[in-house]
Amino acid sequence: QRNDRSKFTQLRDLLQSKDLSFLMEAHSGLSAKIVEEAGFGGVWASGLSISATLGVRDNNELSWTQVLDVLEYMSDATTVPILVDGDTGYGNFNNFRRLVSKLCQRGIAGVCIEDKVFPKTNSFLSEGDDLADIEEFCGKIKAGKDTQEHPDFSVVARIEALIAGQGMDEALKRADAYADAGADALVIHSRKRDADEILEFNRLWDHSRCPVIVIPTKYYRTPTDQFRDAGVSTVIWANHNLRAAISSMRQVSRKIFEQQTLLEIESEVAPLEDVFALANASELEEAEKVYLAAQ
Ligand code: SPV
Ligand code: MG
Repeated sequence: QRNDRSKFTQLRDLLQSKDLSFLMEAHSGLSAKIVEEAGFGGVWASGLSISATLGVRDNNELSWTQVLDVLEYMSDATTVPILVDGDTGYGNFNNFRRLVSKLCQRGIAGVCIEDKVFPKTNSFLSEGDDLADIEEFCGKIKAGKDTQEHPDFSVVARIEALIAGQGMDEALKRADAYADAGADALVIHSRKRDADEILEFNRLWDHSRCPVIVIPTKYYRTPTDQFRDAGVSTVIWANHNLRAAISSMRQVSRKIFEQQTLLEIESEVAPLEDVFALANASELEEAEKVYLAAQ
């Protein structure tokens, strides 16, 4: 059944709902479609995954308009909302304003920006990234909120204080400031292999002020119920379609290279019919009956 609420409103509702919500990573039109097909109510357009898929590093090597082009394919291919990883907003408040306008115009429901400096490094690669000045980052959030062209567009503020080793007080201070600046949700991020600091943050944070999103890539062993019980709003499964694609493509390429035949692989890969169905080939067949009928 189709959802008549705009994608902006769908994401806003997902972030604000009392139930724990989930966003699944995608990096292309096809992967976004597969995320929706699986049943997810929203897509995480991961900067790491989009970069890796295009063969570049997660260090702002892609321009923001190149990311925007990928997002357009993802959005056209789906009816569920997309929260895009906006890294640091590609510059200062002014660059971020322009990004927010263009995202709204292309129907991207929300953007997440992190409190680091451009060009960013992936949070799991380096402890070296400086944190953004709190006031400057608040100005960026406000500029985004003042610029959004749909009332339900979401600006999500991601706190890197724990990643940078600056401690819980700094993380809470930033959460407080970003909520005051108008953030629609917060991401609290951690590179630890257990969720202790994430759960502590959630114990200390007043969720009625601003919902909290977590990204359990490193602390994947934590049972999901612990996030639910801690009052977390949304979990992002941040890079697992990218990693699935890497494993699968490697395996298939190796096998075909070694065996020089498709005999064994045919039953292991998606059938061609599936490829056509995912691209909605039948719609074109129907349209041809209508529009080519005169010929
Ligand atoms: C991404 O998916 O690009 C993210 C999440 O920003 S993380 O890789 O955990 O930083
Ligand atoms: Mg990222």
